[in-house]
Formats: sequence, C-alpha cells, structure tokens
Amino acid sequence: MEISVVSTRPFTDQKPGTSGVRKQVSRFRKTHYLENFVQSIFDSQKALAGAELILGGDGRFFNREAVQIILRMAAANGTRKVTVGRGGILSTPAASHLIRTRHAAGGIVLSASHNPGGPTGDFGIKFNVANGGPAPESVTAAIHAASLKMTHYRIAGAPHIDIDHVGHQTLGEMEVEVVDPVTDYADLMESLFDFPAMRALVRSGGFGMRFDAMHAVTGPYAIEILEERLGAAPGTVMRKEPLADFGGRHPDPNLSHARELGELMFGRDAPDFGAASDGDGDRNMILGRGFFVSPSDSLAVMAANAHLIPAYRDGLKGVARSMPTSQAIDAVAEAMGIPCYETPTGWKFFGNLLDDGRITLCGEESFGTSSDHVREKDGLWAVLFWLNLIAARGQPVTEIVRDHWQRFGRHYYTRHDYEEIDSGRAETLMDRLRAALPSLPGRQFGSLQVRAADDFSYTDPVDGSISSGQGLRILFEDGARIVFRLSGTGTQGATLRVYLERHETRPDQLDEDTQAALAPLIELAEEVADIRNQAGKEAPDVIT
Ligand code: G16
Repeated sequence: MEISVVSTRPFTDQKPGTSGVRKQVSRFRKTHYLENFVQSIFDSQKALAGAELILGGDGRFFNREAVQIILRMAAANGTRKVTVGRGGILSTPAASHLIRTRHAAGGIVLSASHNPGGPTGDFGIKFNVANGGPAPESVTAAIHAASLKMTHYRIAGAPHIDIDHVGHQTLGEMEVEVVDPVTDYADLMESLFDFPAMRALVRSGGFGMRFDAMHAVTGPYAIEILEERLGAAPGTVMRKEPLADFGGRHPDPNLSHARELGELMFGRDAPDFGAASDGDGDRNMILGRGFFVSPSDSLAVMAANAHLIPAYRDGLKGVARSMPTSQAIDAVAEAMGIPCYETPTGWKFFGNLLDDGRITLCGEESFGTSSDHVREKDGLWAVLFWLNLIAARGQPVTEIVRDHWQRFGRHYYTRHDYEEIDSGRAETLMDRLRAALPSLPGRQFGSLQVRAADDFSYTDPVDGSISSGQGLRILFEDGARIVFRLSGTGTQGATLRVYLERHETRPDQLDEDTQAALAPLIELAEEVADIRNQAGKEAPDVIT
C-alpha cells in the first residue's frame, strides 16, 4: 500500500463549535479541507495509533466520499482497525454505543445534525473520545491547534473500499470491519425498556402512534425497533427512507419541519402518541394528541417517572441540564433529594458527570435527552422511554404532563431564535448587553425585579476545568429568567438565541398559551437587548 504525504496549508476556520465543525458542503469540498481536519485529529490524538476507531455518519450528501477519505487516512496514520457502519451509516447514539462496547480509542461521526443536507446544504464532522461522548474542550482545543499548524497530511493510495457489505477486509496493515448499524443499538434499547409491556400497548387495537424519521438516519432504526421488534403497525414510521438531502427539508424535529406529523397530531382522529428525531438520531420531539411536550418538560417528566422504567428502577444518582434549559428538572431533583447540575450548552459537558457516576439522566432544551447508557443524546431512546411510560402509567401523554404540572408547577418556557444576523452586529449586541449586566441587579421592570445578572461560567466538578462566556443570564427574584446566547452550530452569520422562562404554581393558571404567559419577559428581553436596532430584526425567525 502506497502512502502519500500531501503538502497543504492551514485553514483558519476549523475551530470546533458546540458540536464539531459544521460548514456548508461547498466548504468541505474545498481541496484538502476535510483532509486537513482529519489529519488534525490524528496529529493531536496519539492514542488512535495502533487502536480501533469507529466511523459512520447520518448519510447526508458527501457522507460516502468522506468515509472513503477517512478510511484511507486512518490506514496511513497507523490505525489498527476501523469499524464502520454499513453504507457509512451510524446514528450518533449508535456510534457512541459502538465506541463503548468495542473499547475503541474514539470515533469520527459525520453529521451536521438537524441542518439541511444536499449539495447546497451543510456537512459536519466531530470526534468522540473513548467514553463514547463528544470530545471535551481540552481535546477540541488540541485538534484546533493542530489544524492551525497543518503542513501535510497522510493518505493511503487504495481503490474504492466496499462499505456496503457486512464483513472484514484489510487496507494495508489496517483491518476494516463493516457492521450492521442497527442491531447492537436495537439490542441495547431492548435491554433498557419493558418491551413486553410496550408490545402489548402498541398491539392493542386502541393505541395509535406515528414516528417521523424525517428521511434521516433513524428510519432503519425505527423500523427495526418500533415495527419489527415491538410490532407497531406498518406505516407507523413516516418518511422512513434515509435520503442524502433529507427530501429537501431540514431534518429538525419541531412543529415547523415535522409539519405532516404536527398536522396529524393536532387534527381530528389524531393518534395517541407522536414523535420525531433529527438528521443523526440524537434529538427527539414528543407529542400527545393535540399536545406538544416541551423538551425541558419532557426531561423533568422522565426524571420524575424514571423508577417506572426497568433500567432506572433503582433510582437516579443525579440529573443535569444545560444552563438555558428550564428549571423544571431542578424542581424534580429537589423533591427526590438528588443533585441537579447546571452545565453549559453542549453534550460534551455531561460526559464527566456521567463517567464519574454523579448523574443518570440529562437533557437540554434543544430537543435532547439521554442517560448513562451512552454518552450522546439519544432520540429513539427518548421515544421508547415515553412509550414505556405510557404503558406503565396507563395514561395518555397529555395527562402525564398535566399531572406533573399539578405536582411541580409549570415552567413556562420558550426560545426565540434570530437567524443569519451579521456576525459583527451580533457580537456588538452581546458586548453591549454584557457591559450593562452590572447595572441590572435590584432594578424593577413592571412586576419583575432583577436578582442577579451574569455571564455564565462553569467549573467542571470532576476535573476542575473552567468554561466561561457561556451565555448572559438575567435572573429575577421570582425565579424567572432571560438568557441570551449566540449559537455554536449555525453555518451562516450568527444566530441569537433568547431563552425565556417563568414558574407558575397556581392550579388554574397552568394551561395558558406559552407565548402569552411569557409576554412580559419577551418584551423585557427586547427592551434590554435592543434586538430590533442592534440585530436589525423585527421578530424572531423561529420560536420553539
Ligand atoms: C448540538 C449540541 C447540543 C446543543 C445544540 C444547540 O446538538 O450537541 O448540546 O444544545 O447543538 O447548540 P447551539 O445552541 O450552540 O446551536 P445537535 O443536535 O445540533 O448536534
């Protein structure tokens, strides 16, 4: 096998964001762009030499080409073995599981998550470490530093490698094993949940469900688990064929992008349970009949009911949420007498807490929840958790959530996204707001009094590492909050996220419209950040 050492020059835009490097496909196809980033991984992660690497992605446009390039580079960089999902496919949670069960030194996951795909869409690459989770900041910083010094990369001259048939082959000294992407993951799910009870529920003629795979990676996983193993009616899984461009839509599980599912669930004769996942299978949306479960509520309900699920029967060690996620889970943790950690946005921050046995369950407002069964968020796991819950409680989704609100109060919550803002203007908006924070504590805005205002900083309780500049918080005396952050996953300009929350305990005030219930906070956010003038935006582009 011939190995080429190819001269190259650094790209200055390969700093991993919230979840790896995400860019437009056209950027990734620029000569040497992908190769440089991959070489940065091999240069900075010495443990990969002589070890096993897991490789797969969400099947979007450029996935197959990228897999071929990475296999040849792995062979040229001394990797002992690469285990790759058939067709180059692995959902993000399935990749995490494989890294863990194979005791691999790490994994490369190809995905831009919920971002659109196709030749004019986005592509992404991220490195996961040996615990199966996204690389922590120390590792992404090392990869970034290596990318800035890049002078050459190594690649094996090899013919096209067959990734479409399960089996073993060699590439020079390196072994390549192609595995079925679904089986191990489906077995894991079966070990966590009460499949007999769930089977009885979905087969009882009185229960209907739909799962929207959004033409993304979860189609084959959902068919195997929901239709084959649990026996749900054929057609339960909608938009089940994975497509390289996701059928031209965003594989983003919310009511705008999972439109047909939304119409079904809010229409006449709606099924009992609806759910969706995203491009790479780590996000989830949960719907009842005519009812949307906010991700933050979903996390809190899961924690409060975890003892009903076989895998969590012995209780939770602790829980965690990202800072902008609502405090609904905090109320549950307090009632259960278990710790609740508040981390920055990004799944990587949960890794140490999970590895150290401090938490069992964690989640984020951005439609992500998971547990210690893997080190990624897990869309289908969340769907199965809810299905198990419905079977165990014998109640529909709506009743489960309303009962929860009666017990813990309701944390009204919304996120307003202002997209494609000029990056300079977005930075200026944040700088001005940051500068104004010290003047806010003690100030009264209508019925709201500011208790504290800060720029969130996190000290990891396990390794002591500090992550600062993680979002601007305005905290009110009654527990309400407004949080401002710039997204770390967008690919065009900047996205300003404004997160708004207040707690309501009056039993007759728990069923209000979310935007109406938060109207005073929404107005106040505009007043303090001056979004209209600073960002040139009259209204948010997306409201979740
Ligand atoms: C990624 C991260 C999540 C984060 C989300 C949004 O999810 O894994 O932890 O909450 O991005 O991040 P941001 O607010 O910075 O855009 P995914 O599903 O896109 O991989």
